[in-house]
Amino acid sequence: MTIDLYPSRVKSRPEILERQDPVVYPGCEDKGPLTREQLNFYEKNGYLFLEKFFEDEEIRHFRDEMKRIWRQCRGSDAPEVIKEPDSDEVRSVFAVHRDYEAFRKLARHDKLVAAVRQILGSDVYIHQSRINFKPGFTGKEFYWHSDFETWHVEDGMPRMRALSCSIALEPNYPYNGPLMVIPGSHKKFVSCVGEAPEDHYKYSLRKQVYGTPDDESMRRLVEESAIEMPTGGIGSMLLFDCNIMHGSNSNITPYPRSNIFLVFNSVENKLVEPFSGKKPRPEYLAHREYV
Ligand code: 6CS
Ligand code: FE
Repeated sequence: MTIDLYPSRVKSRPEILERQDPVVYPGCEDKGPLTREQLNFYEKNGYLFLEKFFEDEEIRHFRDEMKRIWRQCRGSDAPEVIKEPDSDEVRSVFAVHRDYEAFRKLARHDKLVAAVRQILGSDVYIHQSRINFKPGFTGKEFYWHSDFETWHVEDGMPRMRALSCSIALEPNYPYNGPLMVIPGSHKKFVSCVGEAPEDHYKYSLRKQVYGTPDDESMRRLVEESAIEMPTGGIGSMLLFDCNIMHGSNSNITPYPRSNIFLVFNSVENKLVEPFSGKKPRPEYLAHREYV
């Protein structure tokens, strides 16, 4: 049984624990597009925003594919298609790198993978991929959370050696529900209260309750730091550490905030049994076989 360095949803009171893992791992720092300054910024803040990471031509192709998938998935009851909490609108589609050729290729994009390896310091694989559509008028919020808290407790991810690449397929404006991050919060692990039920993912992906931080812990994190909200046009990319506290507001504007999220995990950090002691989540949420 792997030792649980980040216990959560097991105590009666919330706790803020120290991170016990590096942020930028040694081995590949100088073998990619990120500069030393950018790696230092990422280490300190837990995220890095890159305005024009993809060329217009290539991102337009991904955008067209995203729109096609959205039309195709409307009305679908496939498990990979998650609906908004209070409507039948498509909120997310998971495992897009497995099921759609354009995104299978994107997950292997040379410049992207080189940047990820500079941070994770090893070979990497996709732990999870999804498109969050956040449609105009109906796209609902994603409450504050650490992805790692879920991936550790519910998927059995042992250590903090994973990151997300959020790539804008529609412009991320200040007003259409962009991602908000708390710089530096990746170095604190908020141990949450409240044991999630079996098959928690059937509700949490629509509106997460279990595994979210209490108000007092959130207040402390924000007061020790700030709230940043990186925004940019189509083709911009936000890299963020698996444990940074983040969330996003509802979208009441006409402008969709559709992003694809590719989550890379180090091959040195493969999933073990969920630390919750419950059965693992389905393959399309937490890949145990490489695709
Ligand atoms: O449970 C998960 O894996 C998903 N939940 C959230 C709120 N963010 C990460 C991931 O997409
Ligand atoms: Fe998240």
